[in-house]
Amino acid sequence: MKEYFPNIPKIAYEGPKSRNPYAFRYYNPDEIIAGKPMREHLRFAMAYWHTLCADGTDMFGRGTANKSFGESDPMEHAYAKAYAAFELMDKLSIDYYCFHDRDIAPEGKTLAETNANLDKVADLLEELQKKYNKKLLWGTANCFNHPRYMHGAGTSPYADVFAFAAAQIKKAIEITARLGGTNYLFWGGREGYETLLNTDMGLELDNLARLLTMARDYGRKMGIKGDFYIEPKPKEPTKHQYDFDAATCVAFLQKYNLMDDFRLNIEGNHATLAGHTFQHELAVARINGVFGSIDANQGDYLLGWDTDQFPTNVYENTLVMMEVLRAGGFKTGGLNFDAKCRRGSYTPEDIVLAHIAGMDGYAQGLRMAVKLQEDGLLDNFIKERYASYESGIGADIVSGKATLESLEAYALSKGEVVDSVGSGRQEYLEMQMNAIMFE
Ligand code: XUL
Ligand code: CO
Repeated sequence: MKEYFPNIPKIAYEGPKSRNPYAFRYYNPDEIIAGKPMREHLRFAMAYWHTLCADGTDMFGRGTANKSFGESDPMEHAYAKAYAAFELMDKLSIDYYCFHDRDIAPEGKTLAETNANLDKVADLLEELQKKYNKKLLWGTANCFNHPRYMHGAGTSPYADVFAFAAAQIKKAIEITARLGGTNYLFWGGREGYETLLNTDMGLELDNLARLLTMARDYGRKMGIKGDFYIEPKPKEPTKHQYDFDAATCVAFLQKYNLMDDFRLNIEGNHATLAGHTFQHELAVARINGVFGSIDANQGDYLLGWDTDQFPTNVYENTLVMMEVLRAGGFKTGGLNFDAKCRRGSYTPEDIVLAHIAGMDGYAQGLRMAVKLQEDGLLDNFIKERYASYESGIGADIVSGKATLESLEAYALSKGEVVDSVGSGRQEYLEMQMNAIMFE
């Protein structure tokens, strides 16, 4: 069988002292940490669109990476991408993958032709999943690339476009279900607006909810057992994306009665674009019971757009994995590398090295988060900081027994309370965190 990455061996764990670039220093898939194998904590997934499709094209220049995999015919190219994807997942020990419908198969002249292309590639993906023992984490429909979606898909002012998007999503759900995909995702690519001068925001949001509700109903009918995800992002491509951040998404799901079936897919670079930390977005999802999955990447703090870099910032990865552990680990989701090589890192080897960097970066994050959890310093500090709510007047506030009258009586009896206010000890906690992480 043709090998697409002939120079790349199967990547093995060699431990932190290894300087072999084609080895893991921290990711040891079957090593048990905090009660389960690392591969189950991390549930790594490969993003089809970046890894198999993106060739480095940007606004200022054409592609730099050759992702033809030796084929020029569109269907042959699609098959070659599938073989290359599974070879890579196998060599990198990545257990899951994620795709948009248009990543895996080319569009035909009509929707019917496009759907037939999808069916043919899905036959091959099904075979390869069995052969390599890989799973689909989630599928999605690309309802943002084609010109028909210039004003949105579910939020298009034009009902014909809404209908077309619905048809496209129906097929993507069928393919996802057929491949045993655990979850189905919506990223609101063009679901937003450029100016309120021409936009009926209320109708657009109601329509988006209508589309998600129909998709949920059909997905359950087709056998999607996991979650439906929406993915917060504040801007790009539209000026204002409707799924701005985790809190906005929670309000949307609550308003439209979708909290039972939908959870959030939180992405690092999207969090920072929204002016939040990655950890903040995960915490908002967790405390609202909608932590689902992660698009693992990082942005560049100096740039205001979505650079989708491989997540090598170990400190940030540690904070992310701390939140994942606090949420009780992934239930349906995983860590999908929604990340691409820089345009100048254009060789096949770079794709492999980038994934190793991201996987090792998150394996380090997991190891450090477990250390922090086992040490208990941070969790205990938080617990103690709020201890006044466990008894006395605090317990009355939490239980709902307290009223403004009873609290006024309490405050009057106290006179002044400034002496009961403790220090936040931020610098102390940062110091101790570093000490625990790097001991
Ligand atoms: C875009 C983005 C998408 C989604 C899937 O910023 O993150 O790749 O993850 O549509
Ligand atoms: Co993403």
